[in-house]
Amino acid sequence: MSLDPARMIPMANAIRALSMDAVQKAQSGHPGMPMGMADVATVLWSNYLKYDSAAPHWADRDRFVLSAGHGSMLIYSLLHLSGYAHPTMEEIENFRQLGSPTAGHPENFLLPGVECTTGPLGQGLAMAVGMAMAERHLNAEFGDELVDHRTWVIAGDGCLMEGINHEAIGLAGHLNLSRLVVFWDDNQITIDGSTDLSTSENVRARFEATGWFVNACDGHDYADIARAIDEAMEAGRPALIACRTMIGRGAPNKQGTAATHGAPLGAEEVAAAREELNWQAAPFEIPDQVRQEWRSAGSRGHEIRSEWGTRLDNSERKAEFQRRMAGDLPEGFDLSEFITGLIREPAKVATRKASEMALAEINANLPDTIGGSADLTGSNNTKAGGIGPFTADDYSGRYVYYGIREFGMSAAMNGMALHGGVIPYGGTFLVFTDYCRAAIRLSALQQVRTVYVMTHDSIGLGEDGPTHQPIEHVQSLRMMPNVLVMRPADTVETAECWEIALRQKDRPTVLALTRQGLPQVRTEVAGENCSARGAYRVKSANADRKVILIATGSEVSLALECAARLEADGIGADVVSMVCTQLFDEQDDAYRADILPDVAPEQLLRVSIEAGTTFGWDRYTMTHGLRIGIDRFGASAPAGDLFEKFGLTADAIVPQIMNKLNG
Ligand SMILES: Cc1ncc(C[n+]2csc(CCOP(=O)(O)OP(=O)(O)O)c2C)c(N)n1
Ligand SMILES: [Mg+2]
Repeated sequence: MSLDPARMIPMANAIRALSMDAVQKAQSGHPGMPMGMADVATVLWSNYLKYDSAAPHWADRDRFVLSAGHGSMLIYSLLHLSGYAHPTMEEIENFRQLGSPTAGHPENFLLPGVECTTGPLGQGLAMAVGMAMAERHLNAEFGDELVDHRTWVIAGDGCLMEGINHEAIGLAGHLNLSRLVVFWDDNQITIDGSTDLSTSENVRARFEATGWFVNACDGHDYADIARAIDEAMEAGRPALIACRTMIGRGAPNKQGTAATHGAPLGAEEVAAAREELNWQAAPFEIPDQVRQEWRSAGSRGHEIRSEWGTRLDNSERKAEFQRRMAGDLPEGFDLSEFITGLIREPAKVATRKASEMALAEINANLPDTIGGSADLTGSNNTKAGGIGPFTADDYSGRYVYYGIREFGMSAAMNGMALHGGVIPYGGTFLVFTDYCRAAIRLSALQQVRTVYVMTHDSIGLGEDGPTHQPIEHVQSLRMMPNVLVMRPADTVETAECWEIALRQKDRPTVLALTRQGLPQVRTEVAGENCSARGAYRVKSANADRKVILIATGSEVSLALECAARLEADGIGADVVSMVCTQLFDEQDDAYRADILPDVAPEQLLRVSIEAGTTFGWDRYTMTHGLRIGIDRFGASAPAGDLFEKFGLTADAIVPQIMNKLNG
């Protein structure tokens, strides 16, 4: 351990200089936070953090999360100085410019060493909780010799004001994630000015109340920072260190004020800061001695990593560990036999139940899954396959009782997926995807495999009424890039969707599942996963084809009923199950044109049926098509009465189709 100020001050000032110069050059960005936390970060990265800058993907590295993502120049400086291949100095000079990995906020998919995308305040901390959970779980599975690392977080006032941090710290305290350490950049400043303007909360007492160890230090005193870290590491509980810092430290006229938060300091103040810090190097130049100190900090972990590598080589579990960390499914993992069995034994069950049936098969054969629910286990049917609870006393469990923390659950799932080695899934009611939405968006942006098991997917849930009945949810989730939104129609499609979801290494899936029982629509063995096409023909027209009914989930069987009536009148009708619009859109032109031929509407009427908003369905029905759905809030009543009231019956739909055909 070396905390000699003669060594540490220039190391920290290198971060300050890079941060103010990059922001100045870009004429955009946030110098205050990196300059304020430079000392804490230098102590952590030079003496505590377990990493090897030559091996950013080393499985047993400590995870570092910059939850206060606006301070992105802090992590870019740390990565560059400690010797990661990226960002290069040129990339730092191109801070916030097109094509440079030094994006405005840190993006996990642009830079190794950025463990997660941060910027939406609070979510970094909540993802770190998930990372710490995955670490403990894999430790329980593979032992200290392969998995033994910590998760460190830098969070700002903003991260600790956001509601999600309440969910996250509650979960971390309850699960006693003692290898999680959060540094709070306690600088008493946010964008609007002093924190006095908006808060009088006792943050430390709040963390203590959830079972955390709480500590404080002078964030500019190396020895004091180290003392606080030592105590936190010994605490046996998740730890918060309140670091009293001065935002923009080193900028003599602006430090301590909100003026340094999110704007370039200006040429004059940058020059004054150089003077104040006694930093003579030109912009984007690092003195050799300082660079060397940083390089040796960045290679501190080299030997530890090679010892770890030897242990891995000698481990009987090497192949399994590597498979899990690579995110590959076990060789031969395949649900096709299970699916064939479902086809052979038709069952009328809710798709939430069908999901439970699939999970029983999956969890028994895929040790990677960690399931859970935000206190709706019995409704989401998420606990299956004999998996036991994940608790503070037994981290080997594979089922998380997240409590009523939908957003915290979703963010924790992201953290677990980003950590690697596990495939998280979690449930709540579909209507509460609104509570999860900001985390689902980060699943998609960060390209992670998380599976959202969202049940009670329409008015079909019945009596709980409009607060619980999704209307716009499925469609609004479909708008989000890089998410598979799937609404399966029966046991077969549900199992197919699960198989597809598990095979997505770089995108999340939302499964929209029913509360109510559904008849089986798939009764013939297809020899392939039909749902993987996104949409496919469940039934082809018998009579001369005049209509294509495009339905999803619970409305596929309704579409079949409508088709039967049309056929009885000599009107041929295809029924297409649109399981997943995203996957359908990815099919080639020929396949899409086969399912939805480009023919004039007079010749071939397209009708969409979905128990939700009709908004956007013209994408598939075309303007002249017919869109059956619900464009208002639902009501509280038994499901059957609601389907009738909202016109989602063959009696109501078939005449509308006839009108269109005759009109
Ligand atoms: C969810 C969310 N809301 C708002 C913002 C915009 N924002 C970025 S930083 C910030 C202030 C944060 O204050 P603090 O964490 O104390 O950062 P400091 O000013 O100390 O660097 C705000 C409101 C954001 N990034 N994320
Ligand atoms: Mg602040």
